[in-house]
Amino acid sequence: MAIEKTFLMVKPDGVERQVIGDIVDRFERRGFELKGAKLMVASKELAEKHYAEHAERPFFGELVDFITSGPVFAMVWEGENVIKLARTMMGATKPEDSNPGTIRGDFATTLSHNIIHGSDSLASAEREIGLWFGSELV
Ligand code: RTP
Ligand code: MG
Repeated sequence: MAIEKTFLMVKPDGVERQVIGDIVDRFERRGFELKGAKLMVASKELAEKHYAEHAERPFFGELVDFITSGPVFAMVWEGENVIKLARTMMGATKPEDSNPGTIRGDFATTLSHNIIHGSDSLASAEREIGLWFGSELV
């Protein structure tokens, strides 16, 4: 299995709840390496590009409004199989499916405010790292 990088982001609800430290700790303890991180408020344009795959969905406007509503903590993590393993550590999108012990299963009860984003494929990871951090970190 190749060494990969992924893009993870603590969403505004996670920053507000002060769980950045807990989330970083989980990925460090698992053995992944933090390659970049920044606290920032995303522009509408960046949020729309980030979630472009959902542009035609009815919840797109709310999603962009939410992700730009306050600071997010954007991160790049590196390690073996990190894209898939980070998604497992995050837990499922739907709150009824996210198991205790996962980030969403421990902290989230709603579909829209679900604490963390993680790239869902190698192509998404490369695209999202480039979008948030620039090509030198991809
Ligand atoms: P994310 O992209 O934020 O990491 O979440 P995900 O891969 O687990 O889920 P995805 O299907 O990409 O959806 C992106 C975010 O949109 C919100 N959502 N709302 N109202 C709805 O039916 C609905 N479906 C999805 C969720 O907050 C999800 O994280
Ligand atoms: Mg997604």
